Amino acid sequence: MNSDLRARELPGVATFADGPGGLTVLDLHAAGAEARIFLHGAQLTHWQPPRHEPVIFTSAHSLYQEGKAIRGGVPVCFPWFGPRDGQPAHGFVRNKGWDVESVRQREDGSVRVTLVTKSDPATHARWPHDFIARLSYTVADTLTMELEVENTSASRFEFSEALHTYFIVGDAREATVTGLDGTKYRDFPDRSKLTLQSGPIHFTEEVDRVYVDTKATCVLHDPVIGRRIVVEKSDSDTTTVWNPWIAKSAALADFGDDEWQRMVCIETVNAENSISLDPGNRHCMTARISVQK
Ligand code: TA6
Repeated sequence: MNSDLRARELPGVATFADGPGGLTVLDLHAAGAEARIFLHGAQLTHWQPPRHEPVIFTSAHSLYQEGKAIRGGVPVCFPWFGPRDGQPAHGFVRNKGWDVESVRQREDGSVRVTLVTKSDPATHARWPHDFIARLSYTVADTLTMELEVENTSASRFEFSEALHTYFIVGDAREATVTGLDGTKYRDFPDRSKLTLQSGPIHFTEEVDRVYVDTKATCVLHDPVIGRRIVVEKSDSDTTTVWNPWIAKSAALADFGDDEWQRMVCIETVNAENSISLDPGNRHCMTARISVQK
């Protein structure tokens, strides 16, 4: 473990280690909560608040390799969300290493970690703009995630983004999502038309929906585990809800055939409404997760 990272450790609170695939992880214990973050993709793969079971789902079949995305946790999608011809889906920052900018414990006992990645020749080959992306996690009995993008180039650029959060559920067939009633969405694979959501979202088949023009808080109701996961957000106008169900799960090499039963994604996104950023300006999107019995 390099000495810079060792120097950033907080005894009993923040510890770096060699994780799966030799990827560096940061293990956090604060305010009765625990979490794990990979420097690869700045990807959180575990969060467990005090008095609750783990909240964040990560596949037992995930790859842990340079250049590959980790299946589960909170993949960071930037500078685009979704597929793009000849390019990796969901952008490239989830497939690359990030640096640690700061690790500090706050007076309320929570721990705040900021990771950073910047444009370089490899990113330029995929997206010809200079940027700095910072992702800050505040870990406590709530989990706050802030994705800040700074335009360090000489011209305006447009991007889309997501905090593509995978949540653990007892059984997806029993889970429901509220907060999007009356909101329009684009379904998959035909993203061309808009459909109106009526009532709670139920999972009876593959669900892959991009809800547009919504700032709403979503609630994931889980009667099997007996909890509600509340997903609040700010500076995000799109929400994506995903469960791959049976066929897509079987098609994903890094995902177990029956793991669809134990996860639901509620993603904090700016896609339908991509963000336009002038030189020198920053945009910050925030998701805040809490658990209720
Ligand atoms: O956010 C939903 C989605 O875009 C789905 O279409 C599905 O492909 C999922 O993301 C996972 O994408 P990934 O590139 O991680 O396999």
